[in-house]
Amino acid sequence: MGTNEFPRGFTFGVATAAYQVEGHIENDWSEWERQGKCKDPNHRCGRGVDHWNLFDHDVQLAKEVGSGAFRISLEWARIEPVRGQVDEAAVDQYRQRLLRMKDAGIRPVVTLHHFTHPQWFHRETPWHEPSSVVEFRRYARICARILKGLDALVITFNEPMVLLLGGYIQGVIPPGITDGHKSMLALGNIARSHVAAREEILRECGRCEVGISQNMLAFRPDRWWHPLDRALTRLAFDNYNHAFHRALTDGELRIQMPGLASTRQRIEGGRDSVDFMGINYYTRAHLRFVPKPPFLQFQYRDVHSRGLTDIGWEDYSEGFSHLLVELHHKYGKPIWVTENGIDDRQGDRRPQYLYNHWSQMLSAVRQGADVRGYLYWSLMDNFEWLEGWGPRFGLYSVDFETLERRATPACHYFRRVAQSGVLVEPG
Ligand code: GCO
Repeated sequence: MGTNEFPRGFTFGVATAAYQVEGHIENDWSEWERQGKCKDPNHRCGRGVDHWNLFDHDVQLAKEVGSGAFRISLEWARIEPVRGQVDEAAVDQYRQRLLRMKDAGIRPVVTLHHFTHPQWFHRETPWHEPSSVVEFRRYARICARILKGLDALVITFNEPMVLLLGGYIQGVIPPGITDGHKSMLALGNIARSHVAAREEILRECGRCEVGISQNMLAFRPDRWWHPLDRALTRLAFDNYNHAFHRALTDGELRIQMPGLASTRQRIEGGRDSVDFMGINYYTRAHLRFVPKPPFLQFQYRDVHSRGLTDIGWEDYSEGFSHLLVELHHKYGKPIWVTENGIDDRQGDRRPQYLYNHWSQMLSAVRQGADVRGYLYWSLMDNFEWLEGWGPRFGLYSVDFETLERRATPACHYFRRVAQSGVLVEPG
């Protein structure tokens, strides 16, 4: 393998999530939007980018950029809109779509839970109740029928720490709870739900590989000389980046976030319960101790004067290789980059961004990390949660009026590298 070659069999692909693209979904997020709780209270996801109706076209677009894998998510609210009542037509739709994707030569990467829930979930069996594990197992059993024989890469949960912090500590996303104790119960049940779901999936679909996607940040103390900034940074690495992965490798969930939440729980069946480590990497955060609750200030800084991205994040590819190598050393598992991308309205920064991150990924591979694939976030522009329709992460830009997808300058470059498996500079 030359220094600029990706390992044989390395997969390039793209990522999406149901609620952000499909459209026409009634779930806890659509309710949240109607309650005016997004940054712009008038933002609605509504028809999304109509991926539900344009699925085959979008698979074609993924193919055009050389994708060997395509990450989608299943929308629980479509599959089980009423508790205990399965919408068989939706189940069949998902299965047919994934079969067509596979026929097109693209490996399905399927997320079971990407932030959203049916509206009954938080009212009847919220995550802090043990019954949530029973519900999720039942849902996973239905998903297993969809996935049978597909040899998919399956992600049970996307970014559990983001759901926990946003939904259970800060209360800014559904279910809007601000309770440290409940948050820890919830996280434990999410870990148990992963274990239960993996059992269901592997029973039906022995060749699937099952893991989670963990949002990982390159943390840095805002003031190197300040012992409390440094202590916060260590805590952030340990709790935010690693606690969940660790729970699924050694079977114990240990969180220690002073002033916010802490716990120590055994996760039955959690030991060695992932087949791969999924990482979503975007940026670096600077942490500073402040003498009033929550005692932590979190900031993005443009350290290298590259200009923050449109959403205000630092473009810090250097942190990527460190995190990948660290994942390798800590767990020794295959790694999938399940998201990485830039919101770039003009589309002209994206090729260089890709080159920088791919270089770092190759450097991690040379240091021994067993990285199997890279999925770009996102195939096309979509609904960015609290930020609504502002950010533009897509390899294809979308005209939100006509829904027309247009190739950005990065498409050509992506295809070139994805198809050859050789990293060249853009241009
Ligand atoms: C998340 C998700 C995606 C986002 C993407 C860009 O991290 O919130 O997994 O749904 O859209 O990360 O922010």
